[in-house]
Amino acid sequence: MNIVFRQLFDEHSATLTYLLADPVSGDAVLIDTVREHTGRYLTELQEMNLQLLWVLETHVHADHITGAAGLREVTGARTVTSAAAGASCADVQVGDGDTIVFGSEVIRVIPTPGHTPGCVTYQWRDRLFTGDALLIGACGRTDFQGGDAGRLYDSVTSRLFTLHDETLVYPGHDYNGRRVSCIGQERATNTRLAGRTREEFIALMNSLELPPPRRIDEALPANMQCGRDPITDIHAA
Ligand SMILES: N[C@@H](CCC(=O)N[C@@H](CS)C(=O)NCC(=O)O)C(=O)O
Ligand SMILES: [Fe+2]
Repeated sequence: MNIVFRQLFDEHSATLTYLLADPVSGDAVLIDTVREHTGRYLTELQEMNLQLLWVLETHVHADHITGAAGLREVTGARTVTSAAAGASCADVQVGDGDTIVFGSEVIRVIPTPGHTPGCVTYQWRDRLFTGDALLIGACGRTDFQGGDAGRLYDSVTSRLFTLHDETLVYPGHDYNGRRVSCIGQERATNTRLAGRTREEFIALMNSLELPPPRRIDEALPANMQCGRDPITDIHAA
């Protein structure tokens, strides 16, 4: 079997989800799932004869509900968030330099707080899964959920822009149909970060005035419980 790497897209929240698997063992990882697509993930895993070992979150999402708890229940996979995310529902809470192993593959954790305090980037081979810390040509907003533009600037410039130019950037969302970028391109052309001082970046982020995500009120409490559905849980009890 070849290495498995798939990028999946949720049209409602423009979320990008990633499926990775080790070719020899068939051990698989999902990054940033969307609860409504749980069935689709299970079908993909089954079709390729993969065992789901890990369900990773780059952060506590404000715009969609994760499929982590449901996937854990069905497959026995373990869920992972940053320790700084404060989501005690996760089986494993990771920090700087921690690794997640599947077969002979290794994912390394790089904390990238700023969009939220618990944001992490996952590094696998030549790829970064940046969540909402670094988007293609943009970055995550910093106006709620403990967001901090200065911290985001420091995370991106000191932890991500110091990596090789060719390192691929796979973000948590894209609202414009783009799917992949690289560090060299983002360092040179990112419209929020390139050529801006820390102070200029903070001023820009504080002036965005974006409307809140539509599903924030239901997404935040659900994601603090790894996407457990209280209504389904009551019926199941
Ligand atoms: N219209 C979207 C808003 C999504 C949104 O605010 N996304 C966050 C990530 S959770 C963000 O940082 N967006 C960056 C931006 O819009 O510049 C919704 O209602 O869900
Ligand atoms: Fe986000």
